[in-house]
Amino acid sequence: MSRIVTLSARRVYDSRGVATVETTVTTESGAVGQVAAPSGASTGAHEVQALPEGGVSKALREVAERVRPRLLGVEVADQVGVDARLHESDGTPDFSAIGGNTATAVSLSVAIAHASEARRPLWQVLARPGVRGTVFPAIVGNCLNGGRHAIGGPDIQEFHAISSAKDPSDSVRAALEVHKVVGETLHARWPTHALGRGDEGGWVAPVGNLEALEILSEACRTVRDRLKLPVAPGLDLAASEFYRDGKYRYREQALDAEGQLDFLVGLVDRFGLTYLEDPFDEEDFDSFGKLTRAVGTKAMVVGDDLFTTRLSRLRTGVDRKATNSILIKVNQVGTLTDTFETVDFARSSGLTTVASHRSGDLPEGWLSHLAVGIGAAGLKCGLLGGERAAKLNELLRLGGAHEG
Ligand code: 2PG
Ligand code: MG
Repeated sequence: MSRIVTLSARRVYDSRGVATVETTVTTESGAVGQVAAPSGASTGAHEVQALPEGGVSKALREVAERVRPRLLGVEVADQVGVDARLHESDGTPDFSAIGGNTATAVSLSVAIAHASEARRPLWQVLARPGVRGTVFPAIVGNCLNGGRHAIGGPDIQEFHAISSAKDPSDSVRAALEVHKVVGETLHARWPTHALGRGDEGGWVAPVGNLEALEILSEACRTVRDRLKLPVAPGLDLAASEFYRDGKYRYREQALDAEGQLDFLVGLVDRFGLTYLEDPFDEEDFDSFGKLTRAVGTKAMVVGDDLFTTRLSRLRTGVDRKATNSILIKVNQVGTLTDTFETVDFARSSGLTTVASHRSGDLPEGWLSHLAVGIGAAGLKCGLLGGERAAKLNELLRLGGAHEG
């Protein structure tokens, strides 16, 4: 293996047109790794700080002044050492000095350079013990947007097709078909309205929460019958975003935690939901636990803002049996090493993992390698838009999709 000889950083723009940090790492034998950090809109309170005070300009200066001197000369295969140096360059508990997105870009750039140097696919470099890369994640595919990702849509942030065929090419095909059928239904219902798409490529329409769910679950049923593939509805409620003064404030109703629990258990039964992400406020571990017990094996109950990929939050969640699954976003913690500590603890505690994009993302495919490498049950990467298609198509390559 060889050493890191250059590290450079620049300002680029994500799918929302927001500036972010891209870094490039090269090794003495000429291998290159390059990644730009994605960024969220509905961020969890316990995520590391995405950028330092002073934004991208300051982050770029920090790379030059604090990070580069510590990384040049380090073995590219020494991910743990690289990530420890990122923490050392920063010196704060939440990456507020250099920015969690800066750390994410560097950490992943090094992993990609390592894979290139070793002439191995990235997923193998990222693989956790026992993962063979033969089991592929279900697609958690965003069909309809609301909340912070869509102006004028429902309060619930994301309405997903959970597409869980064995072969990833079937999963991708079925999820895309659900997106299409949802669009056809919306067009038929509002023939004169201009329909749009939200930040993650899902449809945006002037629908209420239940109406959106009806359209989605009907589309899943149609596609199941048409393609004979397993696809079911799921939600990311991002509930902290509409939780105020002890109530979940939907446009149709306001519910306390008990009411929210009953409401959600009813939705699982009525619509056959198999995926519920952030169904309660990010501090309410107890209500998460009640829902997880109530739905049993019928649905994945996934903590995103609840855990923010942090080991300490996950430990609390496991102690309190809060969920049966955890969303994994590298830039919530800033490095691959931090991410793996959380993933390993989740796996050893019997939780499934879902590797996730951010609402502001880039046309890069590393997330699909991460999903396969950690043996994730799900890949949440959206369906439409170049930055989402890049991840689906990379998964197809990993799945060995070929015709002729
Ligand atoms: C989420 C994500 C991605 P954001 O809540 O799960 O869908 O959104 O990146 O805005 O946090
Ligand atoms: Mg979420």
